[in-house]
Amino acid sequence: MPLWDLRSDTVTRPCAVMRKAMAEAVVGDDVYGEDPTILELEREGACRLGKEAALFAASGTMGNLLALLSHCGRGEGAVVGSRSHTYHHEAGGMAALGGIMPLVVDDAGGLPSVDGLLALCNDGRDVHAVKTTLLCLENTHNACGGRAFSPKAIAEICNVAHERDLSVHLDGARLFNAAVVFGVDAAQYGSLVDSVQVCLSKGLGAPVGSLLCGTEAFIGRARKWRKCLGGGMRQAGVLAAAGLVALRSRVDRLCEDHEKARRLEKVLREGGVSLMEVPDATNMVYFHLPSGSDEERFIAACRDEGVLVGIAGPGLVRAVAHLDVPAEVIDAVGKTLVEVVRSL
Ligand code: TLP
Repeated sequence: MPLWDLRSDTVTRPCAVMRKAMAEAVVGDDVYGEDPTILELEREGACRLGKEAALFAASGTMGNLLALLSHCGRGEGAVVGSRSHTYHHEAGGMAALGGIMPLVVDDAGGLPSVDGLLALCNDGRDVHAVKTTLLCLENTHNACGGRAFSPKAIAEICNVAHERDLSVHLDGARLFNAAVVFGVDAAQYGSLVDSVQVCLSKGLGAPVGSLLCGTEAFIGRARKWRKCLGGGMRQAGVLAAAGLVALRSRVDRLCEDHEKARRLEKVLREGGVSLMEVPDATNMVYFHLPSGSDEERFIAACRDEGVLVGIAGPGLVRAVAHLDVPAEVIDAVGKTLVEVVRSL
């Protein structure tokens, strides 16, 4: 029986085209700035995100951490969403390694409110105060159901931050999914923020890697931090080659993942499963288990029936559509989930 893995879009495997590009990649020592394939990926990434420069990083977590370390000094504050990946799922890197104080703002709707942000802005002139240096945003917002935000919505909150002299970093792990929803260029988002991190290894299907994009000066600082963290890579052009295939030929097809996710939602809804309702949804489906259900038991029962999904919170399950789950199996996957929910 096949096992369909919908735990995340991070599980996507490099396809034959990517593997061929990896095998044929021209490489050099990237710490010396001599890997032509990495240089090409960084140039192309910067251009696609509307930024001067880019840096290839091992992961989204590393890209976000490099951004935080490059924007904020020790003892400075970064405004982060209460549900953001940076705050919850990155092992506290900003505090552990940068001495950066997370200033937590409610982002239950996916973006902080203007009042919520303003309440945390402090210029640090008061001797008691933490200086607020940075606002971190997330688009699409994972814990808010994979919700996508338009450039207009992002611009509104960025303007408030910039008026208060804060820099803005965008965790755009799935920014291309948002761009596809609104039919815009990812560069439109890039132009609104000071730095942006995009993952190549999620819906775009590369095995490894993220790009952090910003000004030349900012990327210079991030490059130094990457070295400091042991993230300076050598002949990693073999990885960048897969990233180039991802950027060039996997962005437009993300709409297929969104269609699959909507199809899955339909089957679940018709089966009486309670869904998280998400405006401008992308490739994620979040649904609730009947109250009192044992999540671990649910996950194990789904696995026994050939479907892998993930626990996203108490009574909350996440299923993510991606390129390794074909459209033809979505109905069967949905029916399996419905049956297991009913059996609880
Ligand atoms: N998210 C993973 C898990 O860590 C939850 C997933 O399966 O969705 N920003 C966002 C918004 C993310 O969702 C993730 C990964 C990251 C950053 C970190 O990327 P990686 O896993 O490459 O470090």
